[in-house]
Amino acid sequence: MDDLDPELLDLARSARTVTVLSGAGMSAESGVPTFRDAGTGLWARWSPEELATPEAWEADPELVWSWYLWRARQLRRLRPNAGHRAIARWAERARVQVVTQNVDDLHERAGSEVLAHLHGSLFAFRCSACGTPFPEALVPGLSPEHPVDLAEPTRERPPVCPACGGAVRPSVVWFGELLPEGALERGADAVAEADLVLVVGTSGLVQPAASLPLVAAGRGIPVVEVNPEDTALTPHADWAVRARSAEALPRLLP
Ligand code: BV8
Ligand code: ZN
Repeated sequence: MDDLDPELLDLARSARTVTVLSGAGMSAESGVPTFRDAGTGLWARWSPEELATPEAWEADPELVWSWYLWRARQLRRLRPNAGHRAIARWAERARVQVVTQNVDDLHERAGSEVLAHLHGSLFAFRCSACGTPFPEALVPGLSPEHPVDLAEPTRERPPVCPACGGAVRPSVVWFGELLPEGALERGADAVAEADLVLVVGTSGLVQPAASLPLVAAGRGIPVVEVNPEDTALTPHADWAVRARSAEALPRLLP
């Protein structure tokens, strides 16, 4: 990784109110497959965009439920990385608002508060019929001590809603579904009030999350992108740090 521009380092050190917009690349170095490569093993036959949809759920709830349960169980065995920890430490020096597209809990487990999970959470569940929340503790095989063979995910039936008998689903946002009430607005407000916006590990392909960095660009708020690759957001960034987040963030952030 190249040396960071001293002007960028000053910007990061002097920022008082920072908004972090994170995507799947933030968790990649913790071992969480991004959407592009989540289709491994049993899932190789499907693209995540096919599975993360209401249509896939209607067609085969067991398949979709098994995929999410496998991902949640995998997360239970993974850890936040140095990038997550650098963002959590930054909050000791500045007001840091984290807005993530990720459905994992790695920011929280590193010590950050998350202002908005734009696409929901792998660890929240509700009835797909009546919407009644379903406690995580009742989801089979999610507790860390549950011996699960992640290499060979199995097909499992979703739990049954005690209130109406409906099938329980993960409270993630599927393609074609609306974001959680108020999440996008909180994200846009956090960007508009920031004196620095850090966009980490997102290809900027999924709307409306990808529109958030543009709220900054429109206000002359500096946008820093941390990503090994160019993305759809690069043209809207003032700085592009072409590096992995777990490598760059500990060097960029105070
Ligand atoms: C909605 C939860 C209103 C589920 C997810 C046509 C044009 C424009 C928009 C649309 C369209 N057709 C449909 C739409 C709307 C659609 C959309 O945007 N589609 C896209 C694909 C075109 N959006 C929606 O449906 C949203 N809802 O719009 O509601 C509405 C209602 C009805 C009808 C129409 C509209 C809901 C979208 C939410 C979908 N759910 N996740 C789950 O997790 O299973 S999105 C999911 O994919 C992830 O959350 C992630 O955000 C996104 C992309 O996944 P990845 O590619 O893995 O991640 P990312 O994009 O972040 O890329 C990884 C990046 O990391 C890369 O750039 C890589 O270089 C970088 N990287 C890799 N390693 C590292 C790294 N960076 C740093 N360090 C590293 N080590
Ligand atoms: Zn129900």
